[in-house]
Amino acid sequence: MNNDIIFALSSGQAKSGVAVIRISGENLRDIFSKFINKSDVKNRYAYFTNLCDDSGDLIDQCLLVYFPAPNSFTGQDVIEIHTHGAPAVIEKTFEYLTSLGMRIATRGEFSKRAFFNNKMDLADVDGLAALLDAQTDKQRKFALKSMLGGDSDVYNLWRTQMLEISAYAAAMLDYSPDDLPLNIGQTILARVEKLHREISAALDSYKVARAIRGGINVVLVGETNVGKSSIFNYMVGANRAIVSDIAGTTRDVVSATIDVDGFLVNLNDTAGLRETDDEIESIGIEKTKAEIENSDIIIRVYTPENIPLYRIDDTRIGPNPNIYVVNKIDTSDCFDESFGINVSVKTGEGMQVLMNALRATIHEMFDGAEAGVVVNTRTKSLLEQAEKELNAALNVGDNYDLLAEHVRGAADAIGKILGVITATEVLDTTFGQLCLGK
Ligand SMILES: Nc1nc2c(ncn2[C@@H]2O[C@H](COP(=O)(O)OP(=O)(O)OP(=O)(O)O)[C@@H](O)[C@H]2O)c(=O)[nH]1
Ligand SMILES: [Mg+2]
Repeated sequence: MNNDIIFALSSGQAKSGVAVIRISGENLRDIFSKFINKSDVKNRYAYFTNLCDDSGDLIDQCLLVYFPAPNSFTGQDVIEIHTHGAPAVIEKTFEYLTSLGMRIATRGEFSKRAFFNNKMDLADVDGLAALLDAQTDKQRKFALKSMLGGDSDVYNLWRTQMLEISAYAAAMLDYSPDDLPLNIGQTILARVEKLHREISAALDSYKVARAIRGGINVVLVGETNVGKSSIFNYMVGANRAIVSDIAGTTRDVVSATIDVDGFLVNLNDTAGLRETDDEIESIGIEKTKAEIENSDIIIRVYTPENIPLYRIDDTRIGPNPNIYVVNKIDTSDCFDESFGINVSVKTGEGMQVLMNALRATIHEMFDGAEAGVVVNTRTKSLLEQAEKELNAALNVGDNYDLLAEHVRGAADAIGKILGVITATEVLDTTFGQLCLGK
């Protein structure tokens, strides 16, 4: 690892009251002493100081804090400079720090140092990345648990168990079967099976984790003119999609994000489905189909005139929850309540029932997700690798040598999640998720 002195803006780029510039390196006490112009330095104490460059030019009035190693974010000596959040002040401070031989940190470099100084493992870094991306309360809670080591505990337990099983199975070869406890084979297999089950369950939670991190994809579909765009605008609370009585108004996917009880929802309005010769509309209809594939929840919109006899689409689209809606009930006094939620965007009737149905579906699908580990694209492939190895271990018959090898392979995959076993590319992708200053 490069051990030169690095710095970065740790607060946001936007103009703000205060900007925090963080410096990390070895032996920063003397530099700090020079900044505050005092020989005596108190640790973790906020000094209110006129920060000047080497020619005595005042940079800004700042708060400065010194965190000596190892009790800092990176585990090295860290200095925090709190300046006013003006771009010119930040620029001038950067210039000054550069003149002192420091350099701007690369993306995720602070966390990388924290990792190498055993301040965080890679599962914690994944959690931190998720936390920095958090837009809703659910995302915040989910990421925080992961960052504070909740996931690391699970991974560590799995890995220890795997190493134990592997060592045990390998040792069996050194004994004659008569010296071993009865049923030892079954005991080992039962333990491998349990781990296999737990890891499969974690992989199942990937969809949930992705939805919480990236947002839940909800798509509005139906024939032309049924009022999809009208419902979309109602839900978003703004006139985002064009509404008109011309069939085929919406041709492209129109998206907006809304917050439903702390869940981030990506709401998508789509082109109405119908047979058409119009080239552009056809492209829009293809996009609608792609959107359905990619969705977590489908809101199917009908009107009293076009309610089909059956909910024919159910089997075709698989397990995705569907919410059936019959819109424009203000135009009819005879409609089928059992088919779907009856609404009228025009009068507002039933719209709250629809919102509540969406809310309930989301809770049903995604509540309790905090119990699992955060599975992201990085951890997913490693968990899959572990699952594959365990599966192989369950199918070796009584070849315990081979079983030991496969379980060991699974332990290695989990080790990579934690960063106990590291490959350069693992580090690069993990820290690459972070922004500058982290
Ligand atoms: N009477 C009545 N008219 C409605 C209602 N909801 C929407 N409309 C009207 O129905 C027409 C079509 O509405 P849109 O929201 O554009 O329908 P759409 O499903 O997005 O249509 P496409 O984009 O063409 O697929 C517009 O003239 C709306 O004003 C309703 O609840 N009652
Ligand atoms: Mg539309």
